[in-house]
Amino acid sequence: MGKTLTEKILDAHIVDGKPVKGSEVGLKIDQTLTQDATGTMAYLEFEAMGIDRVKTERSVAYIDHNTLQSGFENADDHRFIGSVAKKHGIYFSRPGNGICHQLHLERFAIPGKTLIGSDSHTPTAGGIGSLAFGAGGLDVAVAMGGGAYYITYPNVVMVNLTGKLRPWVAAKDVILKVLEILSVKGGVGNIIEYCGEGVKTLSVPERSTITNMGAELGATTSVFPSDEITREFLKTQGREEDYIPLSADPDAVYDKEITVNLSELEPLAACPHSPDNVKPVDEIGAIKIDQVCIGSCTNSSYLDLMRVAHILKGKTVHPDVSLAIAPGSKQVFNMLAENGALATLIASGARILECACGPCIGMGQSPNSKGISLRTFNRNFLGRSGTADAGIYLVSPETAAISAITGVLTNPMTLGEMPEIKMPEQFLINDNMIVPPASPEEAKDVEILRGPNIKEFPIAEPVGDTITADVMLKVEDNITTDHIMPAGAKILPYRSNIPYLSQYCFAVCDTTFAERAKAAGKSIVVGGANYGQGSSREHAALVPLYLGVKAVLVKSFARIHRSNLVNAGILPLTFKDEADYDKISQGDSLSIENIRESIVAGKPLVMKNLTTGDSYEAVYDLSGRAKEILLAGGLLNYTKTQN
Ligand code: MIC
Ligand code: SF4
Repeated sequence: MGKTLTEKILDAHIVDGKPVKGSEVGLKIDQTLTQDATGTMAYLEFEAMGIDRVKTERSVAYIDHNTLQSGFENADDHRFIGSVAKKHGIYFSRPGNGICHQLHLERFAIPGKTLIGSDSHTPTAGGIGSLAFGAGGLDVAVAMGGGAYYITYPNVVMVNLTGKLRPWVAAKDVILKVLEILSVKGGVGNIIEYCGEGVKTLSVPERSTITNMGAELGATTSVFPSDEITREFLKTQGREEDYIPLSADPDAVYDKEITVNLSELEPLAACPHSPDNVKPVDEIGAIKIDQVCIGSCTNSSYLDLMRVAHILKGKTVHPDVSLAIAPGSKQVFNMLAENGALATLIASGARILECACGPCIGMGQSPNSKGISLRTFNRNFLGRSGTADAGIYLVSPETAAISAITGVLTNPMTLGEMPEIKMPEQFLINDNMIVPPASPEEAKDVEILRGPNIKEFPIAEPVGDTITADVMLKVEDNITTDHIMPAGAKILPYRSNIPYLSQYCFAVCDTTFAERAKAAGKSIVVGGANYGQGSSREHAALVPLYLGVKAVLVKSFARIHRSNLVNAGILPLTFKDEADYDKISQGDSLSIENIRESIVAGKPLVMKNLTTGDSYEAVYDLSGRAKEILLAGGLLNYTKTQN
């Protein structure tokens, strides 16, 4: 029987376990990436492992999230990451060089290689045929040390692309359509593989817009074949030697197939507050808008911004609209500057931002009160923009640009004939902002530069035999990591300071949580389905660990967050009977006994509700290794026992 592309890459990298769907496999990781908001912690963890030099083929540390530098904290963290990178064999992308995923695609991602990154949008590299996963910082640290990365051997879903996009319909509309079909939970446990005739009509950056937002499906990752278009892209990036052809066997068998006819798509938008709340732009109608933001790792490529420049040429941004544009990388920015497109953007009144995540993670450009903001980004979770009552719509760059001129949500298909904007024959290659690591000899003398913002991180303890604690918080379905550990300009600079961050834990849901949890010393959190969706930030587990959260009991988990809980030594439990969710109230006292014995024996845990007298069964879908990690007190403690 033939293999899917996913299976080919996975099977070539398995170093532990068997390729059996649903069972855990350990993968050899060829490349890693970090960004600064998760990187400081990842490198502190790497240091704690006591390994001198990374064992990967390529590890890169990017600075792109925390670039506001409204105090010393960010600059200190950048300096710390730069010095760790130099000492331990990691390439360092300096602030100003661009967004990690855009840069990795341009300069480092390779078809057929495995990549893990401490950022949930690492699957962006799937657009070039790399099998790329978002992971917690500690998992990345372990992979840098040569350890395997563990995933559940996935189901593979084929998205069969037929036809060709009509003018003004974009790659963003393709992934919004897939989100509409599958929902933010639909990708859990799956790798999404794109196939079909339509693939050939999409450039590598367009493919990457699609794999980028596979994160919003909850998918383990998403991947495109590597074909002549991939070769061409690598060639224009001066890396043709990295090309290998890769595709599924013709008789490959998929677990599920969906077809998206590109020719039938129209401009779409994800309405507040979820990326799967998708409607056609025409159906939403000409709502008045206050802001437009173009950029992010989803839509800030050369092609995206050239199309935007074309739409804005000779026009002025509507008087009631603020338009912000952040190019994805220095390469893109520089090319726009050289070919005059930057002048067009400036002339239209666009507010040009540095090449960084910026407004996508609430680092500036928060909309006005009750503001309506169109963004080319990937997430529109409640509060993420920094304005609690703002309404964020996720759209393509084309829809964003035309709407910025009209002042209302506008279908770009009304623009008439679309000019052909071609990929450049040669991208402008200048890696002067990527600092190579020191040689092993020189590395001995490199001093690690630590600022006062770096505080100790909490170390888990082995899971105890009994937990008796109150339900400190009960939350509903689809709670994101932005609810658990918000980001944004006020909080993000403190990612290496867990005690400070802890004040904001769950603040989006309940501002009293942090204080109550800390005072109680131990607690349990109860949640609904798809708990922990969104980012890879391990802070959404480390901060609860610091606040004494011992177990999280939910209907179901998002993949990366569940691993982060295990890595932090917090019990990730699911209701055996989902109906029990309704029988528990915030404030109830729960008791779980014989925990260690039950975990070893693989038996459900019995939870007694001391307040109501009810009992529930909790299960845990944990591999043997995950159980050992919990029993050892988290991944760091476990890794030490393995060396
Ligand atoms: C995000 O888009 O939510 C982030 C910020 O990039 C996160 C990482 C983080 O929280 O630092 C992600 O996607 O993993
Ligand atoms: Fe940065 Fe936004 Fe991409 Fe996250 S989603 S990496 S914050 S641009």
